Amino acid sequence: MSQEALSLLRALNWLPSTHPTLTAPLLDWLIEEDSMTRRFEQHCRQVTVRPMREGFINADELTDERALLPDDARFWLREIVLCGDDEPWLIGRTLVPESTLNGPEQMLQQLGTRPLGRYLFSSSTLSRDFIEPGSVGALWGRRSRLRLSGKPLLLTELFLPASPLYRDLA
Ligand code: VNL
Repeated sequence: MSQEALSLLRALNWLPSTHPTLTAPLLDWLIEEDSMTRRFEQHCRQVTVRPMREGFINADELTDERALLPDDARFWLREIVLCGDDEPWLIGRTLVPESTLNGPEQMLQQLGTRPLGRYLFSSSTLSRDFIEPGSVGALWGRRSRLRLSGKPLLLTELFLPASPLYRDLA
């Protein structure tokens, strides 16, 4: 299941926020400024992270992501399933250039089952360069480039069919 979902995440087609298929309830989810973990918590008892993959990859394993990040030789990759009450709601892929991993940002390699958002959104140095909605078939996703102390990282998220986002669209 998770491998299939990861292939879908890679197949997301990016859209401008002004695209006509992006209705108000959809944009309300996709442009969310705050942590998706916190947003999901309003819809279940417990949000949990299932790590799928954590480790360094080489630049040649990046997709079109490469154009959005510095020209580092290695990137820290984290791929997780975010669950609401044990049901998979979201696939998250985070790419952190090696040059971002100094100072407090080294913590990004130690997250394990701790949700990334809790770390990011508690940081006073967080800023966002852009957020871009995307779709693949009937599923929605987004990607955003954030900065911690000015150093970039790229987040890609795919909302799985059981996610509360789709209830709001029905
Ligand atoms: C994580 C959690 C990543 C929630 C996410 O998107 C997310 C994580 C990249 O813990 O890695 O929405």
